Amino acid sequence: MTRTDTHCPYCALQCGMALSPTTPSQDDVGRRVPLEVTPLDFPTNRGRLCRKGWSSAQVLGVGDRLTTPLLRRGGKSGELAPATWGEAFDVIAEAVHRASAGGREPDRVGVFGGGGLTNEKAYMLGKFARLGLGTSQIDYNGRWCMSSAAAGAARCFGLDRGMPFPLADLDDAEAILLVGANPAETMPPMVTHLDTARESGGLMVVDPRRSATARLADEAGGVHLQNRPGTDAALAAGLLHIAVTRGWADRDYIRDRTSGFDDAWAVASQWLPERTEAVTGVGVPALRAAVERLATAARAGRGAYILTARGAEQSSRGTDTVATWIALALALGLPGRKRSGWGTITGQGNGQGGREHGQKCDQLPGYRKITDPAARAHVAAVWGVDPDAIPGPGRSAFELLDACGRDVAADGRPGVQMLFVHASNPVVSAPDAARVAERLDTLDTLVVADFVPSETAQLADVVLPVRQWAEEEGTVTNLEGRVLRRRRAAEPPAGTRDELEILRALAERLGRPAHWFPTDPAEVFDELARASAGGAADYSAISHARLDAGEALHWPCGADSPGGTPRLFLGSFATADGRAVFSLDVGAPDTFDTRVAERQVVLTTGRLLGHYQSGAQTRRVPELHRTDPEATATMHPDTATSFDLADGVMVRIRGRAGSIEARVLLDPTSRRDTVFVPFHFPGAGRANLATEASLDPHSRMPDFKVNNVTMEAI
Ligand SMILES: Nc1nc2c(c(=O)[nH]1)N[C@H]1C(S)=C(S)[C@@H](COP(=O)(O)OP(=O)(O)OC[C@H]3O[C@@H](n4cnc5c(=O)[nH]c(N)nc54)[C@H](O)[C@@H]3O)O[C@H]1N2
Ligand SMILES: Nc1nc2c(c(=O)[nH]1)N[C@H]1C(S)=C(S)[C@@H](COP(=O)(O)OP(=O)(O)OC[C@H]3O[C@@H](n4cnc5c(=O)[nH]c(N)nc54)[C@H](O)[C@@H]3O)O[C@H]1N2
Ligand code: SF4
Ligand SMILES: [Mo]
Repeated sequence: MTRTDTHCPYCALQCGMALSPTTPSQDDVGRRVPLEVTPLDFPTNRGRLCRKGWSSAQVLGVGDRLTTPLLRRGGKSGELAPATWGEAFDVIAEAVHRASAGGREPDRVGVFGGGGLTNEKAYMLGKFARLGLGTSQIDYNGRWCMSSAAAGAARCFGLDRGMPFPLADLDDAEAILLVGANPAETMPPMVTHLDTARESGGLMVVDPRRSATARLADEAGGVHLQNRPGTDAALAAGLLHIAVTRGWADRDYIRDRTSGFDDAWAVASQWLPERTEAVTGVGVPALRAAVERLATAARAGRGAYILTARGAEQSSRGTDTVATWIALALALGLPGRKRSGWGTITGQGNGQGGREHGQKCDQLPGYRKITDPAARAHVAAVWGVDPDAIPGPGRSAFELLDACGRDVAADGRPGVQMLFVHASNPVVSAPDAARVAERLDTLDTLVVADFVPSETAQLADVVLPVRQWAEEEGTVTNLEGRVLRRRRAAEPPAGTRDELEILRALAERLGRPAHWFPTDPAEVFDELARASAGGAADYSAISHARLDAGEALHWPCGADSPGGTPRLFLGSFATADGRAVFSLDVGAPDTFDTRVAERQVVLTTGRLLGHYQSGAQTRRVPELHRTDPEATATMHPDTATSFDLADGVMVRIRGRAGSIEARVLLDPTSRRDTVFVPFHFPGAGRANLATEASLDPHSRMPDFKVNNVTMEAI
């Protein structure tokens, strides 16, 4: 094979890269030869990659790569042992039969997907659940990622596409406010798009930590709003108050393009700067400076943007918090115009496409609602089935996992006895991880498809070895809503199978027609495109062929918009009346009063540059593992002293859900009330042993970013 142009397997920036075979040396005889990675000059990364991207090809040949199905023999206490594909499929088909009582209780079988799956695989996984298994019980890890931002955007704009404009629109913006986003570590090549803002002193960051991104802003004369974790909605309301009272609100825009301002103002008018400072911990001068920079740049047409990410979104009030930041953007007249806007920075490689094609429990392809009779009729027609054959809505991610192994779940409906996991490692990444692991352990049958023995695969009864990004064809949709081609650059190892083939083989064993489950990615894409036609996320004019011809296509791209839509909402918003909606809810006082009890601090969690998510992939890359080998707890030296801790000692961090063991790392820029633990590590170092599964009522997002904890030396 020669050079293949594709994209990085990891995050939603989807940096362009070329993969080329390396010449095997004498030492490589009999070994899999890694591919050489070269960055491409793609619009999101402009010839740059981060450490994860550079080392991504190493994961193709890791020593413990799965190359044969595994079956747990001898009951739950038995060992995982190699099996043939035929044996594995037989065991699965029997287990489906058993768990679903011969098909009479299909909701006893669940499916858990991931935002790392290609569009084609995400679509087929949804179809496999609904038609192959006949279950309503499917959800995915994006529930813990983009769901609050998605619900907030849908509420305010009538549509969720992470960035409603191309990333390169940020290039000449003089004011950019990043809320709970740390792209300097989570998407390093993105930082080049922030240069103008940074150089004009207009890069602003809301983050309880002095993150790498906050430092970038600070050092260039920008603003770091170092708020208490969990006070983002109050902060946004306070900024809106300043915008209005200082005369910086865009009255014409509010009148012509929005609704609900008066009700929003009734709330925001309570958020005087001094009160905002008292609740958020951010001084009034910084609050004023932030609004002034945004308003000044917006008025002068010099580019003003507000971007939120997980820091503000991952809480049980995430949806309302996102809506409140959108309200600020609306008051300043930013969304739906050239050179300004609000966006959310989507996280996973296919975090955007993964939330559109039907792996969400309430959703059908094309971002359609599963409860909408017209949506069901459209998709049923494409699938060639009766609309009644499509089950109704299921449970959200955590609720699905919590229903595992239970006869009756917390919601009073039958529990789940068998679960398929494709592209997620919830034993590490789920909130209240110990409880989730316990639930998975009580299943009749856990099936995990992965290419490495992740912590979740290690609990499985059946492990299916699948192929990796550089071994498959397909598409993903990046953080800008642009659809990209993933291309095969290497032969997959013998013994592995493509997931589309696995789904078809399983469906056949379950007695479903094989033609429901095509395995050619281009053909699957065409079906997905038809299923999406007329939906919110319309892909119907996109094809592999158009993408291969080099076209830049952002959805919606259908009959009315065959050239795609790089910028949304320029004429009107996607709401019924075309107006954006002000929705501002800071919550009852006890939700933003984050005073913690005596001898407590706030645990917040997030990411390090060198590891990806649950770490299943990056912990296997020696150079990344060496830099960050274990869980750390970053805190202020005074905080350490007051808990009798010192740099480098092991600390036990105890929350209501459970406790984490991590190594203390002192950082004098930390807030004294906050400790930060990355969630990339397994075992006792799992951050999620102490995060609670209190869920947002709208998005079902758990509290990953704010948990009150105590600490003690081990
Ligand atoms: N290196 C690396 N890059 C990644 C990933 C990875 O695992 N590793 N994952 C990808 C994925 S799926 C995602 S979703 C993105 C996430 O990208 P980001 O959202 O940038 O990442 P996080 O580290 O989760 O959170 C961002 C910041 O929020 C801050 N924060 C914590 N609590 C609060 C709070 O209450 N309010 C505010 N305003 N900020 C708070 C944290 O200190 C952190 O610096 O990254 C993507 N890129
Ligand atoms: N405390 C805390 N917890 C968090 C977060 C946080 O900020 N704090 N962030 C949350 C967020 S934003 C996210 S996105 C989740 C992510 O958490 P996870 O869902 O656990 O994400 P990954 O570690 O990417 O897991 C992907 C797994 O699937 C495998 N895999 C990759 N590609 C494929 C594929 O194509 N097919 C199959 N079958 N397997 C594949 C990988 O090897 C890996 O084992 O974590 C959430 N959990
Ligand atoms: S920023 Fe994201 S897409 Fe780019 S190289 Fe790093 S992990 Fe890959
Ligand atoms: Mo994510």
